[in-house]
Amino acid sequence: MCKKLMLSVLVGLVAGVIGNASAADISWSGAGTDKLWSTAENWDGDTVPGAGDDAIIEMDPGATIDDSVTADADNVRIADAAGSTGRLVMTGGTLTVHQTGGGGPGLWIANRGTGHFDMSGGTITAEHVYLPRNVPGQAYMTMTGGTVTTGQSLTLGLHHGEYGELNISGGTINVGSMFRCPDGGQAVLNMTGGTINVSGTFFIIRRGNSGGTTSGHVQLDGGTITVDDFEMDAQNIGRPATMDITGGTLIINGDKVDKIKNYIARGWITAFGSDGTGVNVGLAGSNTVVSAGLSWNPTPGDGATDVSVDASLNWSSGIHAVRHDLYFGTSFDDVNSATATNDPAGVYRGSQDVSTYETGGLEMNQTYYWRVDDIGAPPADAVSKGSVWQFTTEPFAYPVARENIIATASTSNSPDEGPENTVNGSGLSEEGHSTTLTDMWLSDSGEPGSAWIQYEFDRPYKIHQMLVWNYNGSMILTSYGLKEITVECSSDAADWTQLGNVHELAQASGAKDDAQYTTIAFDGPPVKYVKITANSNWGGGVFDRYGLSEVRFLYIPLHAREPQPSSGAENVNPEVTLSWRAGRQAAEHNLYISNDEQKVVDDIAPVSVVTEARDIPSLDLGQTYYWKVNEVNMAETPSVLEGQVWKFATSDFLVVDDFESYNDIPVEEGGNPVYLTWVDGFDNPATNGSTIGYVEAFEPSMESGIIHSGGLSVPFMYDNNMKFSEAVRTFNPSQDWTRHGIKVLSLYFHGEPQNSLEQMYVKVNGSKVVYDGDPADIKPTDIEYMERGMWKVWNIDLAPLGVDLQKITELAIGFGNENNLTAGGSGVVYFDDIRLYPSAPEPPEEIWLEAEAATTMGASWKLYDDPTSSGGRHIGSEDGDGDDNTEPPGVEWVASYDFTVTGGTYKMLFRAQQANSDSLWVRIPTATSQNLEDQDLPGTGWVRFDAIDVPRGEWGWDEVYSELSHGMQVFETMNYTLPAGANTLEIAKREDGVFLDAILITNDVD
Ligand SMILES: [Ca+2]
Ligand SMILES: [Ca+2]
Ligand SMILES: [Ca+2]
Repeated sequence: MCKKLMLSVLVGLVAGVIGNASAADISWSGAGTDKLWSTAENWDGDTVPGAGDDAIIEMDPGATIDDSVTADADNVRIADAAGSTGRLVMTGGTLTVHQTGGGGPGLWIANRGTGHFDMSGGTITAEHVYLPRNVPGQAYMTMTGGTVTTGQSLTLGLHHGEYGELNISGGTINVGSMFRCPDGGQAVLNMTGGTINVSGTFFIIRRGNSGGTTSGHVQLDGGTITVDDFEMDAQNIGRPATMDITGGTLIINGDKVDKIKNYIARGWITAFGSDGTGVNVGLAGSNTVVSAGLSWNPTPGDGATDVSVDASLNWSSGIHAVRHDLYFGTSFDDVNSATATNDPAGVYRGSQDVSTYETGGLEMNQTYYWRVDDIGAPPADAVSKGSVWQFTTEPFAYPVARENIIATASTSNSPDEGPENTVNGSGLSEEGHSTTLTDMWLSDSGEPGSAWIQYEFDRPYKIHQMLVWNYNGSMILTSYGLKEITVECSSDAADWTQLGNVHELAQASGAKDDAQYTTIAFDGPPVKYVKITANSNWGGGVFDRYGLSEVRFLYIPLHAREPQPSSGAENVNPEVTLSWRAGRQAAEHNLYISNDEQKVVDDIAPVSVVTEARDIPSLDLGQTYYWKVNEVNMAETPSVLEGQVWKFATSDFLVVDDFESYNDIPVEEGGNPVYLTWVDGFDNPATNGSTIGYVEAFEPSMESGIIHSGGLSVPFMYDNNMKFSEAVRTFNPSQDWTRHGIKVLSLYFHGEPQNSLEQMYVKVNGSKVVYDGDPADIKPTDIEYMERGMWKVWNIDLAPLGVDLQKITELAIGFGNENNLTAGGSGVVYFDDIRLYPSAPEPPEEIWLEAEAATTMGASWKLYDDPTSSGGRHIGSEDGDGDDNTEPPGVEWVASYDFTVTGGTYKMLFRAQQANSDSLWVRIPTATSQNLEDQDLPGTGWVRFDAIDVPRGEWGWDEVYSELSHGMQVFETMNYTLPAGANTLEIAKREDGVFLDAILITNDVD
């Protein structure tokens, strides 16, 4: 069991009601020698409930109904009182709940308390079953067998504030009119087997509620749900109604295919926790059948383009498939209609038990269709037909991107008729080129025999073809079009090689959208420059101007491309595998990588020669790396094709623990409680006074308010009265703390003013190092705490520890001295972001401002003297003024602050207090960018910092966030990019009742 879930079981004192024997509330006492429902001594008054009595069970363990029992009640109320816990177990026998009609009678698997019902056999008849019946009940039913039949309903989560959960792996539930999951509360149905039949409607959220907490989820992993109708978010109010399917079947009476497809399109029904593509929906006879289990997740993706001709086909296997029939071809109809035994087009590629298929090479520029049918287990070998997927392979040659071409010319007729008009796509559409003169290049006059236009690429390309749209001025103006040309190529714009002899370009028609162009084939090595020189035009010597409409260059991708990580990527884990899309027919790849760009440019950085288009280099933290891949292709001249230089930056640190992964989900449900990773003094309370994580029942164990980064930190409670306090994390397998240049271990910690001073220490593989900073750093004074008592960092050089840093097996954090126990004190220190750095990180930049020390302050701000304020003063107003509109704030409410930074990304924290309903406008007009904008004041820089996250009437720090961004409420921390030097912050009061004491601006935004 989970040690931290110390649930206080409050057994309510239930007043025994001595009443009418024909209609009493009879409570379970459990006083009998067994736990059977039929044992009189187990009930108050030693009376087994009869058909007219309400049976109340507020004990766990509670009552059991087995084969020997025939149980009756008017209603059954498990966990009737708020705070109570009750359990009913049924392994056989019968339970008849007699009351029918209105008012919600029936079997209540929890009323206001926490109720459990475990059913493995037997038969229940009831008008209604509620999980639970009333707020704030929580109900849990586990069903592995037996039958439940309701005259009307079964409901999980009836009201806002209730939670119902049904886990069914066997047995049968028959529902008379409606199955609600939930009605207005929260509900989860997990189904791995068994049967649910609903004569009526199965709702995943029937009503929703004004509180906005309604949610419903059905996880269908097995079994069969058969219903008359099926509704999600029935009132369409946007509450999260979801269903995920990995197995099992939902059968709906009639043709509801379009309705289900609509739910899938909205993302409400998914398969395999991914998306709707794995959901199978179709008609089977007169029923709609919804299931998952078909093969899905194709690679190449459905509709993909530019797919490598070397691609293999891969997919995620359907859950029931033991083999797959694969169909693959170039015709949709052939692939869609073929079967294993009727395959006129020869697209059937056999039956196989793996989820991959080697195509053996594909044609270029070809659209392929494929289909995977799932074959179930023998003996049935049922065939489930898959849908047809498609993709298109790469073209033989690609156009050189417009932005990578610079055009120059001998002259231009006017600035609007420059050479750039031949490579910028101007005037060119699918239909052809326009006749607009400013969509074309035209030379100045007087250049017979010498007009030229030249193109420079960003790097050498192996040009396959040049496509030329000639000058298309209307009518007679086509005479300006080039006729005979020479084409020259160069890699350096100094040595030129003429391409063939003289080429002739077709004359344009002068008609709008002239589609004709001339194709000129290239050969030879990659080139960086192409120059076209006009020998003549179509004017026959009458016109002395020369022009073109558009030029396209198509190249063969011999070079490496599509680097991973992408060029410019930051925060790349140094354990990264570099990969790229290989140059066409490259046999080998020479990889250069260095943190010295010039060495990579000059081909003198370390080189590794690989045959696969991937490599795992040895990298350090906190470095910018430059790399390139020179492709080796012996069929080409030259045989080595120089790649582009790409770059990426590795992350500054590796994370040992950021405390983001812990939760309070039970371990058996896949949870990750912090105390299993960080072992505290729970097992040795006499000597080890540490407690990791809060231990309040029903409360989170992790700290979510005081955090250094992310959303969580861990509270470390120490109690050193004749004890020490230590928490230990072990690493199995061991960690190598020498990799990637690691030299320093860093911990971020945050103390509290009421802490007792105790020596903080860390042990690495048992080697102890004590905190060498100010001991009072774990006990900030109140004034420090309010002003600067934020997170502190402790950097520990690893080398002096004298341990085998390549085999780190244990990290401990502690307070006190285990070798000298004294009557020490107690306290709490929060920890976050335990990291490994190559060198001690620079302390973050912090600019502290007193709110009352504004550079300028509008007349409406009030000034307060207050000993609880930093500096003894704050600004704001209690109530009755301010302006809660959506307009920019008036100058009377603007306070401005001048400050200086080194530049970069910054966030802000305010020390503030809600005096009443609070809200501030915030902006930094000098920021060059900010991550969010307010939907009401876009482009102004102002954002709404609303609902300051500090209990009303108390001071606290809160990060400045934007409440209204992108048209919806988000609470995301504002990040500003600030230039180095002077900046200005503006704060304006928007709404009544807010105090502002102090401001922190910091680049500690991790
Ligand atoms: Ca053009
Ligand atoms: Ca964290
Ligand atoms: Ca102040």
